Amino acid sequence: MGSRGTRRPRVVVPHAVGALLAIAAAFLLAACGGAGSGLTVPQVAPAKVFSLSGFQPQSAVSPGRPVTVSFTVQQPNGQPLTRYKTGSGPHTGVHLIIVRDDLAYIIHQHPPVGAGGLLRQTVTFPAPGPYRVLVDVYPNIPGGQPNFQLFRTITVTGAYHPRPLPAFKPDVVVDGYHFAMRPHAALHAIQAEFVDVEVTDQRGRNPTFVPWFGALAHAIFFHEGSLDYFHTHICAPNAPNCGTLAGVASSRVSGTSTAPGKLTIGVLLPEPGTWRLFLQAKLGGRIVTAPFTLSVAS
Ligand SMILES: [Cu+2]
Repeated sequence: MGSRGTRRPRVVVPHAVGALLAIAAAFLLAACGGAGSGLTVPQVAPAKVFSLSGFQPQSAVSPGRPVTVSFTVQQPNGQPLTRYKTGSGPHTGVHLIIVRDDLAYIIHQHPPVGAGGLLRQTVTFPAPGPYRVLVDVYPNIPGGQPNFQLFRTITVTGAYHPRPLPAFKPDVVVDGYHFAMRPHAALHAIQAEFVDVEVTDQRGRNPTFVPWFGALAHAIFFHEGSLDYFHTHICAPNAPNCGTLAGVASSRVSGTSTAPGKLTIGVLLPEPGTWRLFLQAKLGGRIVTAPFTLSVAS
């Protein structure tokens, strides 16, 4: 999931409470006649939130050199999160998704959950610049929230030359695979739309998608500039736990694939603007990422 509204999954003291506290303080001041003695300022405890703990690397890293990204997810009670959703489907564990701020690069990994809830992933950043590190978490807490995201920034040393997003192109060729997006209705924010993409290999054949992390393909969306995030999946017919899951925004809409080479992507974006879609599928034994620029109207 990942609309702006759920970017910070935490319990927030509502403004109304703050206003009440201000009124109470004013009342206390009035009651004390401004004497200034015995006034106790109400203490507001920090909101209890999930957070990243022990995040590494702490400092800038070098491009082109493997580096270990590691952290635990700290629960609101201060304990490390050790229980994550497991099983079939894409809504499990932790997805580590890293994009450079200009959306020129994406890294998508699934670090295994280690002892004490430690997550470790070796990552090679391709080029200098600031990168948004998004930790998409599927905890297994009975009665708790089933999914939320946490964020960090990693800076990669060297001269950063941000690239403007290319205009929409319906045809993208990556690693010898041709991704052809079919004409589709205009995309609108908060409105589900389905977009067909046909994939062919170098010989013009439709390849078979091999399930990867619980889905036939993953559609990862980032909003240009704000880096707001959304994520949907393309599921095989009757794939277990790939479709709608209560409380998981990324499952509100899901796509289908009913024939080799054919993907129907569910697009449901929380706000208008320019989005970069990274369509990822496992083809010929490796993950192939096809980027598209999408314009989303209000
Ligand atoms: Cu996914």
